[in-house]
Amino acid sequence: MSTRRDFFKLAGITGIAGGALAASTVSKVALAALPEAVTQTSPDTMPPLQPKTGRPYNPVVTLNGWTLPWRMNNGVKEFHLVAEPVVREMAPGMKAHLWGYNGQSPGPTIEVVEGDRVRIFVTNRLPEHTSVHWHGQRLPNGMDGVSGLTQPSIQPGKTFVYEFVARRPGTFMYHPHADEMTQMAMGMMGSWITHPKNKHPQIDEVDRDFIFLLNAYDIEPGAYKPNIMTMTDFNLWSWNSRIFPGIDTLNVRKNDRVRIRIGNLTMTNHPIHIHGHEFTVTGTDGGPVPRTARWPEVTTDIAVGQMRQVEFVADEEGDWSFHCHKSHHTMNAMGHNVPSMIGVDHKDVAGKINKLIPAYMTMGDKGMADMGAMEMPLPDNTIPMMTGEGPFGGLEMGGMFSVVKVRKDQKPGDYKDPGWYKHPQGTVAYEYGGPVGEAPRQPAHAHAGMQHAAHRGAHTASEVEVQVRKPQGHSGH
Ligand SMILES: [Cu+2]
Repeated sequence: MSTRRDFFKLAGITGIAGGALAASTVSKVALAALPEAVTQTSPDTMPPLQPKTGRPYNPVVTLNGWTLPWRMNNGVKEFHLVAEPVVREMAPGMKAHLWGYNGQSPGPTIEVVEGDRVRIFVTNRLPEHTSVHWHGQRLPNGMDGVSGLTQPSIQPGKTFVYEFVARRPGTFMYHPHADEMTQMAMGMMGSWITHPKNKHPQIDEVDRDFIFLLNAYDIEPGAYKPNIMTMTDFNLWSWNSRIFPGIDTLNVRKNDRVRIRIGNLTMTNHPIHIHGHEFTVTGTDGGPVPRTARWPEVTTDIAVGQMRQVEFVADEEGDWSFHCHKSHHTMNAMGHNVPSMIGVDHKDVAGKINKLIPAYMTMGDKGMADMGAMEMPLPDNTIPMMTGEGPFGGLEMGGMFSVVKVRKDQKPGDYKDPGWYKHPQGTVAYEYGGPVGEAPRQPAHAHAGMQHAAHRGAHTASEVEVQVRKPQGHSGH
């Protein structure tokens, strides 16, 4: 995973439709008024964009994304967002036809400093109208981007200007407030960070600062376009429109203070969980959390439309899983509903079916792990439900899963993937070769159904085992 290519592919495109035509028909002054739009074609994590103008700050790294450059114009930071159809590689082997900004979904991260006056040109190259809402910002009501309520919608081919002062430091996002269900289901969203202008009593300085958005799609295996009518039953759970093993790892130096900012623009909550460390929630899209109101966690639930920034000191070396704790959110799409087959021996049946359908294979009779390694032919443009290879074998993951890699020799400012962790000898779980005795077991009635437990009294563990194993006359559980 995370082959980091050199991806500075900022192809300049003129902001007004069609370069040559626009240049010959629009005056130089008019063209100069609109900052050049930059686009991004790579789905990789770009290095942080170091500010060259304006107040200094410690830039973020957008996971599998990038930060939008700006132009300074008489003290105003000018950005140019282009809403347009994009092709997003969600993982190697799977491309999605989405809508986004400046060539990708999500759009680029916007980074500014508290007190900056910001002017954002938004050009609409979608087939329908749109608008941009600046989630969490203090701003004049008419800049809030709710089409119909605070502004007319931006029609296809038109460019609108939003302008306001970034008043509050924190973690924010942007997304359309026009035909929202469609446009967010198609991938239209982006992150926004307002850095504090001075040292802030509730905002610590960190060594590594990451940001990504939780998003979800319903794309049938083999299809390219999301089903935009889906309201709850999504099948691809993504971070910045990438799914494991397409999500880059978060690579840090041992003892770094690490901040991860996460926003949720899916239609359900995501309990985001880290291994091997504890974090605290230091901020939300409402601002920094007062220090007295923080407590340690290893999982924080991020509800729909919320942002959370978590912080921890990465003081344990290793490859630490970092993922949504809903287990079906660390899986990729399945083409069909599969019943639980655990305990069902379908070898005989499979043999018979194989005579009719040679490609048929049995799955799930010992659990679902064999799905990870299955060689059943997949349609084009999809990836397995549970996949990814680690140093010890298959990871059997998908969706919202990545790894925080903590290394003592990771250089400051170096975000490159250091490869798999080399565990010191004697620190890896190992196979036991000695005699295995009886393990203590839960008393019988706890297993055997509440209604009979009372008068059945205590059974031995082996009696219960026999009962559980007896064929039940209905499907395996
Ligand atoms: Cu989740």
